[in-house]
Amino acid sequence: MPEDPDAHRIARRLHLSAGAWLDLWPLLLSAQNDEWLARLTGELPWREERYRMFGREVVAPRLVCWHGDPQARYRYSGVVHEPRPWTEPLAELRRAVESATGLRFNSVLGNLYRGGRDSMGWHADDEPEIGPSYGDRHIASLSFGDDRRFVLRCAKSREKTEVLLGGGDLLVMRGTTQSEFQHAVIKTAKAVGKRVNLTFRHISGGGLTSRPPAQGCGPATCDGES
Ligand SMILES: O=C(O)CCC(=O)C(=O)O
Repeated sequence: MPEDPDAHRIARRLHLSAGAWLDLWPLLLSAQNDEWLARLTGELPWREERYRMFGREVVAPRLVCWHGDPQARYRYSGVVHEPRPWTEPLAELRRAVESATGLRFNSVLGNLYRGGRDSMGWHADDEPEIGPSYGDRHIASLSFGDDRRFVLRCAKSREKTEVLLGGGDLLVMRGTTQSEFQHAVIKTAKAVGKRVNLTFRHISGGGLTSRPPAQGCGPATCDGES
């Protein structure tokens, strides 16, 4: 993919609160949506994820895979995930995301939603490996396949903000989004096809440092194209 020197300019910024915001590059790779969906669904080692909740084993309603640099070990849902090596398609997509955003990532979590019944429950990616809770934790989310509603809610006020993520769209959660908000991909009764979402992350060995007082979340405001 040719390097565009202006690529990391921000296409659209949505302010969630004083310290939390989303950067969006709608349609970044939409021209290759079908090819990427076929390649990623066919080539990645998708697996079921099981975890314990209230003493019972639960199967997550989607398939997952975790890839990255060897040191990018990630603990979530009570389990330490050892990364599989980068595959060629994932490495190519990481280059595209890094070139668009100007940010660096050493790992990626893949989620495969097989249809509208597959979903992601309310959570925040607030593990200490992703950075201090009050700093700029950045997580880039690249989607292929059918559109799905990506919903965020303020942890304090429960006010919701929604973004429709389509094939080829890139969204980056920035600032304190992970400490002030939760996010989810809600189940739908509509006939929707497959969707692959890749969340590129930077995992470090750092631990949680003390949190400043939590800020309130006002209504989301949006900057136009820049
Ligand atoms: O599928 C999505 O858009 C969201 C994925 C997500 O929330 C996550 O990987 O933590």
